[in-house]
Amino acid sequence: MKFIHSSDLHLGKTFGRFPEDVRVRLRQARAEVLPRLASLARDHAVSHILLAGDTFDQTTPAPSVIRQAFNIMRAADHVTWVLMPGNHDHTNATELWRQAIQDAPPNVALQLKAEPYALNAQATLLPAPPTERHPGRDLTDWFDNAATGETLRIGLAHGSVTNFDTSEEGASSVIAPDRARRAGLDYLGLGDWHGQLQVGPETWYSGAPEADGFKHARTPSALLIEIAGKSAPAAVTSLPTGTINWQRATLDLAGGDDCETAHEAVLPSLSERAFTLFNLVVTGRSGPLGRVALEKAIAKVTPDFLWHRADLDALGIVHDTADLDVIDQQGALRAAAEALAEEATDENLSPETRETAQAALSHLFSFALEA
Ligand SMILES: [Mn+2]
Repeated sequence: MKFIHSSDLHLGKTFGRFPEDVRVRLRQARAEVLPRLASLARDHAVSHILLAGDTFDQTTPAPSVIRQAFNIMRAADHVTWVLMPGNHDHTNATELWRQAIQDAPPNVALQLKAEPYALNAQATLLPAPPTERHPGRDLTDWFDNAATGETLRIGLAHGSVTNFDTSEEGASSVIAPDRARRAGLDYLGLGDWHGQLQVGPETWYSGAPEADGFKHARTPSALLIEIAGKSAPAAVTSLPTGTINWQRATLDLAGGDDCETAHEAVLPSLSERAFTLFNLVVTGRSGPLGRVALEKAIAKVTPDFLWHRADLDALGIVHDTADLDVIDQQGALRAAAEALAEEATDENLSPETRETAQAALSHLFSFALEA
């Protein structure tokens, strides 16, 4: 038995915090996961793709999201798509599943009920579709006593495991982490956690095939599962699927650092930037000239990226009289700069006041340098 396990496609996710052009690109990348999975299935000659929940991001996706997903699956008829609901698209989403039943082609097997499903003559699927957003109990309980004859037992579930309390949704954890052993499963495919993770010898979260946040460091991938027979352990291979690079970087500066060089070092390569969402957080301390140089360097590379954000709020300032000389040796500007420099470092003032003074001082430096 050979199949692909994936989950959490979240088709139709809106990515509301990004500008419209980026949102379009992110939604597109998710829609393209389906043909990518289909071609991986072809390359590896697998008969089934198991989707362990949250194929759809909402209980009421746009009809086009549902229809177009099933049209792609229909075209990929070299494989059977085994589609189980998750907590975002739980079985109680009646309108969604009503349309899904109408639109689903013959090579899609919807798993809306907790009952055994024959994948083929060798393997039986035990699905545990969530009945609501937070079912609040272990829906895989019934696996233990499910009759599957001599066939391989493949479990499919969505949710967090008991010893793993950092669910995507912050929901109470429910799936017994040793369910595979207790129920004699040859493989247990899980969804919900968006990073790829092995929970036990034959229990895996596939993770989402495209990232949707900066949290998970591993390259988004699907899993290729090969099971030679009843007594053979499942061979699990990670197949990269992600096309959008979500990258968070911290630039921690010390007072004497060359800010431009340090910034250069945390950047992804030029060829990656067009498909990278780059979230840069700058911490530590720099001189005002360094800060201006850094702001310029950041502005220079920003158009390279699909999306770029730089947060300099946590960057403290160090400066000496020589720095202020850049603004002016004396006179009103110099007096203003000194007052701002004093405020920016005055621990008796509120952080907001210090940041405002810091920002104003940076502007002064920028103007002085341009002049
Ligand atoms: Mn999910």
